This record gives sequence, structure tokens and C-alpha cells, in this order.
Amino acid sequence: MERKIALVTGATSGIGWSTALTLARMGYDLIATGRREKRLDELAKALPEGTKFLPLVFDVRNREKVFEILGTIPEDWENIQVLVNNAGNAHGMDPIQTGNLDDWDAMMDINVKGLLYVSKAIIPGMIERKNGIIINIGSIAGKEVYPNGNVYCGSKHAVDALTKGMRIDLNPYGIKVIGIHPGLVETEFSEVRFKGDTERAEKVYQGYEPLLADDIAEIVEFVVNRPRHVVLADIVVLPTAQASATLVNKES
Ligand code: NDP
Ligand code: 8X3
Repeated sequence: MERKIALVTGATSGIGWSTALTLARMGYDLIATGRREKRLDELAKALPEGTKFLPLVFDVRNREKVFEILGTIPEDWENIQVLVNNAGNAHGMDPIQTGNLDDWDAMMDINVKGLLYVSKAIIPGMIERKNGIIINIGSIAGKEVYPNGNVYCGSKHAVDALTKGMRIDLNPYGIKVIGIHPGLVETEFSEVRFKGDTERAEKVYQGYEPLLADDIAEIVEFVVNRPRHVVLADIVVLPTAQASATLVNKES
């Protein structure tokens, strides 16, 4: 049986962690990335016995490192069939006129340019093999814009556009490109957005049942398992209590 290999960026928490575990349970050998090495060690311990695991520690913003590390992975790990571009976060939530430049740089550099760097490093192998699945984790913020979401929404609209562009350009090579756009998922996302303000972060998920990281991982499993001739190109997934980016039916 052919060896199956998946690469998940941002596998140290949240959606990436659940997706990495799910792909491993599906029989994929796993390349998992993130900046927090200790978390990757913990992920290694949580994987099903026998999973082959290659942890790679790098910041997706660091262009040289991305190409150096992904360009020198061991030969027997090169045949990556599934790439999940998940690494990303929101940084701050301010009106455009008072937005913080470092936050803006972080969101554009991580969510947009980081995704591009990783993709550019992996796509040539997929083209050569005429086979591959690229899953970009976008957001409802890439489909709608909400107050004070400005730059995060811009970064996720870019992810949506890039997903469509990749699908067009890679179509002749039989590569599937899929956008998954979640609404509110309870992860470390809001803690990062609100810079460690746990109380504010917790409030985001109170009064209704948010999505869990496992809900997104299940969708990844479903799209990866479709037959060769089927691609679920674009998926928006919301908690049932969420009708749009800003409309959440919360218990008062
Ligand atoms: P988490 O904060 O739990 O996870 C974010 C992941 O991204 C971590 O593994 C983190 O790893 C990684 N990451 C962040 N910055 C970098 C960086 N500079 N270099 C490398 N890795 C990085 O949030 P989620 O799981 O919720 O977020 C995952 C994706 O899902 C993001 O793209 C997010 O925008 C998207 N999303 C989230 C939603 C939500 O409501 N939670 C809804 C819609 C989309 P480390 O810190 O170790 O580097
Ligand atoms: C994360 C979901 O609504 O906070 O992308 O932008 S939201």
C-alpha cells in the first residue's frame, strides 16, 4: 500500500491540532508545524501508535526558514498528498483608524504570505506527481466584513481569493484546492486576538454552542475521503446559533 503523507501548519493548537490527529487516525504519516516545539512534542505523544511523525518548528513569516526547512525534508517524506494551510490568527480588533501596525503586519504576514510561502514550497512536488489536495482554512471573515474586523477580514478575503486562484492554476495537474471557512470555533484564537485577555476571549464563546476544532477536522476528513473525481471546493461552516459573521443567537 502507498504511504500517505499529510502536512498541517499550525498544528500546535486548535483546528490544526485536531486536524493533525484526525489525519493520523486516517492512516496518514504526519508532518506538523508550528512555533511551539513543546506542543509538537505533546502532539507526538497523542498520535496513534505507529504514526510516523515529522515535527517542523518554524515561523511561517520567515520566508528563508520556510524554504530552507521544507526544501530539505527527508526524501521519504517528500510525497505529500495533503497540505492543510491552517496556521493563522487574528491580532487585535480595533477600528481601522486606531489599528496597530504590528497587528496588521502579523495578520498579513502570517495569514496571507505565510500560506503562500508554504504552498510555494509544496506545490512543485504535487505538480510533478499530478496529485495533491490543498486545504486552505479561511474564515467567515473571508466572506463577510464586520466592525473592527478590517485587516483580519482583509487577510481572510485574500485567503479566499488565493484559494480560487490556486484552484484555477493547479487544475490542469489534477490538484484539488479546497477552502474551508468556519464561523466561531472555540480554540486559542480569541486569546491570541485579545492578547491574553482570557476573560474577554471566553465571552466570545459564551451563551451558545460554538463549533469545536474537531468539527472542522471532521470536515477535513470528509473532503479528503471524496473520490478522485469529486472536490468540495468551498465550504462555509457555522455554529447553528450563528447566522452571519455578526449575528449570533446568544442566551441573555
Ligand atoms: P489557534 O490560536 O488555536 O491556532 C493557531 C495556530 O496557528 C497555532 O498552531 C499556531 O502555532 C499557528 N501559528 C500562528 N502564528 C504562526 C506563525 N507565525 N508561524 C507558524 N505558525 C503559526 O487558532 P485556531 O485553531 O482557531 O486557528 C487556526 C486557523 O483557523 C487560523 O487560520 C484562523 O484564522 C482560522 N479560523 C479560526 C476560527 C475560530 O473561530 N477559531 C474561525 C475561522 C477561521 P504556534 O503559535 O505554535 O506557532
Ligand atoms: C474567526 C472567526 O468571526 O472571529 O475567523 O472572524 S471570526
